[in-house]
Amino acid sequence: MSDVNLQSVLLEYGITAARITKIGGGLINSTWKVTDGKAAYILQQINTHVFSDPYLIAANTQSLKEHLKTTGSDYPLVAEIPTSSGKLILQKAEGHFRLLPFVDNSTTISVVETPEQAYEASYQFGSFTKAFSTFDAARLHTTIPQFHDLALRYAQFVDTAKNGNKNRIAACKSEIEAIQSHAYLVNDWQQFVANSEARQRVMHHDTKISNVLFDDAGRGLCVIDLDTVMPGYFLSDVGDMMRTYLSPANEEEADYSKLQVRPEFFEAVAKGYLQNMADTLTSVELRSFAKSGGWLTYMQALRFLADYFNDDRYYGARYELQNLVRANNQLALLRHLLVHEREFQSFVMRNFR
Ligand code: GN1
Ligand code: MG
Repeated sequence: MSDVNLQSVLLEYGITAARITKIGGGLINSTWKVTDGKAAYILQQINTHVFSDPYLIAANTQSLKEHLKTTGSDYPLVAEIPTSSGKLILQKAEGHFRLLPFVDNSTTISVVETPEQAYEASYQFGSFTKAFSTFDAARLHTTIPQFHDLALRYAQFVDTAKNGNKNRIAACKSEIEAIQSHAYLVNDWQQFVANSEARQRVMHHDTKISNVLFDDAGRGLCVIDLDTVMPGYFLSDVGDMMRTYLSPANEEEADYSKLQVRPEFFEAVAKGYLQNMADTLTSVELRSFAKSGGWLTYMQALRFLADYFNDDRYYGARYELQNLVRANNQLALLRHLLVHEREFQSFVMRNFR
């Protein structure tokens, strides 16, 4: 999208003569940093193929903001700024937009390089859910239905492996086999969610490291990218942190030998999260802590491979095999995680039960 259109979007917020820079490695929405001399903002165009009702995103942030106000919490929630006429989500011919404050003196990182960073980020996601421990999560709208439903993701995968791009499917026998050989993870997950001790809370659902703001000293400040904040299970955030913080190489890495699972980074994730959440998690949840990494990594492998069979219509692709590479990357990471699962779970039981 050209700057000209964005200038007219910004005008609705009373912002003129802004400097606009495209940022972010997000796969779904488009994001820009906007500076108008005295203040800085984040402007985002919401992908309405993914968020079919973008107004729900802002409605959720408002409910959360209200809760923080009534409980006197000083949690730094990054909420939408209204247009001059009071709209939190702005609809224009080009699409739907939202404007957010750019948090002063904050930086983001794109790879987790030290256990301290993993600890800080995990502490922030724990602290986010904890800030809403007395808020009824059922009051939140579901911005993407069944977003982290592993059984649904598996069923969608099976469907695309039948009905998707024939050539791509035919060339992926070994990947399909690898997916099938791990299908027991879906049953494991189903057993977990069927347990009455599995609680629904206010969860973030997208805990990649670039969704945490840090200060200059490397301390975590808050979490951002709240479009997937919905009622959910603890495993979504803990599992996605395990998926994205434990390996020195990320989901785009095509040299799978670079994928590793670093135990001291798991320990940092567990400590950071449980510092805030150990008292709230039920014993069934605590006992499934380390399993969450496998569940979320398997889900991401299913989603990437399904999208490859669907001609990349959800995630897009900068090169022909990108979603296949991502799927194989996640399968390789999954194997590493499963090797460490027992050892990781006993770390949790030793230190937090
Ligand atoms: C998407 O767009 P982004 O980077 O915030 C996706 C997540 C995936 C992630 C994988 C709404 O997040 O679920 O884990 O890509 N978000 C949505 O990189 O599908
Ligand atoms: Mg996101």
